[in-house]
Amino acid sequence: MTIPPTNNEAIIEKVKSPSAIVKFQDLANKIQRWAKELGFSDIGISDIDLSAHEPVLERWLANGYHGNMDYMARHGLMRARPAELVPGTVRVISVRLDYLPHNAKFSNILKDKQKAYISRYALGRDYHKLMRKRLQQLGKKIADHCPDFNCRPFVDSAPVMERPLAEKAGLGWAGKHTLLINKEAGSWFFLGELFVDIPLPITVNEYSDRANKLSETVEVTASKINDCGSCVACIKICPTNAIVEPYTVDARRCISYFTIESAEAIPEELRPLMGNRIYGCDDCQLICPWNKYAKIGLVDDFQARNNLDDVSLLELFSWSEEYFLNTLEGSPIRRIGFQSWMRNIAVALGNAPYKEAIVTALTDKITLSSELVQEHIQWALNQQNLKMNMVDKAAIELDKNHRLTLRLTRSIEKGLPRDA
Ligand code: B12
Ligand code: SF4
Ligand code: SF4
Repeated sequence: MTIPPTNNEAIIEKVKSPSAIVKFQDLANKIQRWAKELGFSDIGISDIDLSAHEPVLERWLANGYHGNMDYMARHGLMRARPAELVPGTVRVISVRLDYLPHNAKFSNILKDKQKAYISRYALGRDYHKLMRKRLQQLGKKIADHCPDFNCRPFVDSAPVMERPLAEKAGLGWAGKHTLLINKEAGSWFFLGELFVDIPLPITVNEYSDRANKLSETVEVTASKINDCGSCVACIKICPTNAIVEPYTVDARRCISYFTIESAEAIPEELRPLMGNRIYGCDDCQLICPWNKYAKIGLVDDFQARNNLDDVSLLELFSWSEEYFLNTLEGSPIRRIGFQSWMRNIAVALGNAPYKEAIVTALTDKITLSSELVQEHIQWALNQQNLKMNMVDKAAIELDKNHRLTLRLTRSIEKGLPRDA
């Protein structure tokens, strides 16, 4: 069902008769229903004009904010031009899938420095395959009703600008932390798309209206009007100051980047700011007032496996590579590989309060590890040794993240009691 090169004009011809327009409206209603039956939380349809986002993407790349994610730069502006990426595309169907697990224990785990904090999207099954499969099923249903139809699914694929497309499709707005938010559903969701070659009617609502107004301007301006208003909570709470200006994240400073995307050494000045976050980071979403309205995800496969929502750092650090690979079969965490996993846990152990068992575990692993992990273990040992002879108060001072984490956990307990 891959879209072959076609002439867009020929496709547009298909809708010139009024009866065809009615047919596409009817099909769009059916697509809405099928998407819900397949378990998607929401769906919208947009045109493919992302020209207002081209200068934003170019500036982001020119500033080097993508770090060593070379694939982000490789496709150039094709990322903002769906019809160049998949010739024949005239519409994009965007979908949302909620993933917030029951009893997320955000505050409990962030507060306990002996435990490992794993981003709540990654506790269960990898979402990429699951969403792609559902999108393919949606494409199949459309094809059964529309003989000339071609489509291609995308989920978190680098060449696609998923958030600007989802904004245009009316799924929400990109907040100052850059994630998509919906007033009734918060931001704990994944996005996916189906590029299609039929001129379905586009979704019209308050979000798509604003997004399309933005597209009319020559350049996206900082005076975006949305439901963030004057709030800057996410910018202030980010432990590493990665949100360098509203709507712009410097990935190189983002915990999500250096614990998941980058296989290199974690910059030393950022290590103490990681706290116990060993895979991704949720802080900018946790402080966001709109997540009061977040829905619990309905996909059982996204619920925590292997107690990953409440597990000690020492237990995870004791895993062998074989155990890591077997236990995390089907989990997104497996993609980062064992060395990055050990690197991240070593840093979190360095950030934990002094404990003899931590020093022993770090020392035991040092000779068994790669050069890169050894260097992080050595850093962690130095941190533990520094804290060994300190009274508690001075040790807390060394924890540069302490006050910010306390502010965050207090806010979670007050604002998100269900998920605390
Ligand atoms: C690269 C990437 C990252 C990088 C860079 C993040 C970033 N903010 O750009 C890193 C590794 C840091 C990252 C982290 C995370 N990511 Co990520 N990531 C991506 C990816 C692959 C591309 C994003 C991208 O192109 N960035 C470049 C910028 C320029 O483009 P953009 O953000 O899409 O577009 C923005 C601009 O146009 C800007 N903008 C709009 N108006 C204006 C106005 C002005 C004045 C300015 C300056 C900018 C501006 O806002 C747009 C929308 O955000 C997408 C999937 C995809 N293919 O799109 C997932 C994706 C964005 N990530 C996702 C998730 C879940 C995360 C994490 C929450 C994971 C975690 N828990 O650790 C964190 C959140 C960190 C954060 N605050 O962004 C989800 C977001 C879902 C949602 N609700 O929005 C996506 C969509 C994946 C998916 N399929 O679900 N990610
Ligand atoms: S995910 Fe964490 S590090 Fe990244 S921007 Fe959000 S708060 Fe900052
Ligand atoms: S925390 Fe505030 S500024 Fe940040 S995304 Fe949420 S509403 Fe917008």
